[in-house]
Amino acid sequence: MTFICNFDGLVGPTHNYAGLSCGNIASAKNKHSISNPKEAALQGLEQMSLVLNITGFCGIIPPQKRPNFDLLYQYGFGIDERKALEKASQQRPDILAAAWSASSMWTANAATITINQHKIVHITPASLKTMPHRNQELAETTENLKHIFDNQKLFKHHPASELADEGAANHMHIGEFDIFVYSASSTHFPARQSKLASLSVAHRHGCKKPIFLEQSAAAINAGAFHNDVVAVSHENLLIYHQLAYSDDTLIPNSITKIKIPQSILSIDEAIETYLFNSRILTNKQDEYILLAPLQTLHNKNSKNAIDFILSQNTKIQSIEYIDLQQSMANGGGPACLRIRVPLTDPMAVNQNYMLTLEKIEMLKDFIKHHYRDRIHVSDLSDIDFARETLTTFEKIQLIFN
Ligand code: SUG
Repeated sequence: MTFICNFDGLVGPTHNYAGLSCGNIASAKNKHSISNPKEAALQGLEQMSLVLNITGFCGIIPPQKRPNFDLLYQYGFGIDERKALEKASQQRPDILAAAWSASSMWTANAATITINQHKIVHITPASLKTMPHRNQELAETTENLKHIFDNQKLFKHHPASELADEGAANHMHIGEFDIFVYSASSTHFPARQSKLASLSVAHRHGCKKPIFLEQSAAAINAGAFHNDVVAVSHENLLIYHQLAYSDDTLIPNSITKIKIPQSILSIDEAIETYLFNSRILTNKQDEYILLAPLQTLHNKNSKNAIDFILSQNTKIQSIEYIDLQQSMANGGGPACLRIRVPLTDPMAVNQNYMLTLEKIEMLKDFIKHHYRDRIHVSDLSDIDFARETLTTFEKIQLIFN
């Protein structure tokens, strides 16, 4: 039997707000705000313990080493680390911030993962071509995934696409279908998912029933930079916003659909509250739990949309709210922080990356001791902070190896 195991990203010690992500409204709005990496990581771990309690399993993907001095070197800032930080802060503050970005926490963008009829799990890491702060994740993500899913009989690792691909955030396995969502052209914002990339991932994974849906320009222009900001799916259920797709008649009839009309929740409020970035989890009693961002509780229309969802005849029995404010302020809600992996055997995974409640508590203690509770972009040219952070990364590595 196949079950879904969630792998959540551990927030790194450099979580900051640099406004790097064009088309992501929260990122732009919070540009140069003060971040709190300690709180961000603890909020993420709180979500992991909920997932572990509800589903019985939760995996973890460690953060990537930052600052990335190789990136600064590639942009011509030399090998002297102190000088590279100084020069980049004067000439290319965007590249300096990219080198410090903790964006690998959003593991929904790490890869596309599917399982075939022979129970082989196919993994294609996401190229994340569109933005330098995300594109730098690819090499380490590829290594991490090979290391975590190291059983060569069960996992097939493919190279990343050469085209723009943002991974599981734009892929949904629903019933017998694999739905790949690509970006409409002619939007105000960069198209982050190319249709050709989606086609190539579906082909190499041998998906038997792929469907390619275009994300509407209206959704992208409103700030839906990924599909998982306007749609959420689980097993045979798809919940999506009326304006999510250019043509939703392509969604097969056999899928149970809940379409939230604009009259209940506008696309703008959907983006503001991240209702569609909730996670749907199956608990041990085989009921569904909707794990929603706290923001949905404080918005009348979002609450109405949740009531609408609960009034439909689905397995969703209850709703849990989670405070992920630190990640949300960069456009990353509950579903962004996880990648779902279809597994036949939890033991097939490198066990260092499977969580227990004790391990979560240990990680919380570590974070309380080693993470800062305040970062402003002006800290990013500080060589002492860079060294402190790299030492923290060495310690994180020891936890997982
Ligand atoms: O790629 N934010 C991320 C958020 C990713 C959310 N993931 C999913 N929807 N699955 C992004 O836009 C902001 C970084 C900054 O501004 O500092 C950022 O990269």
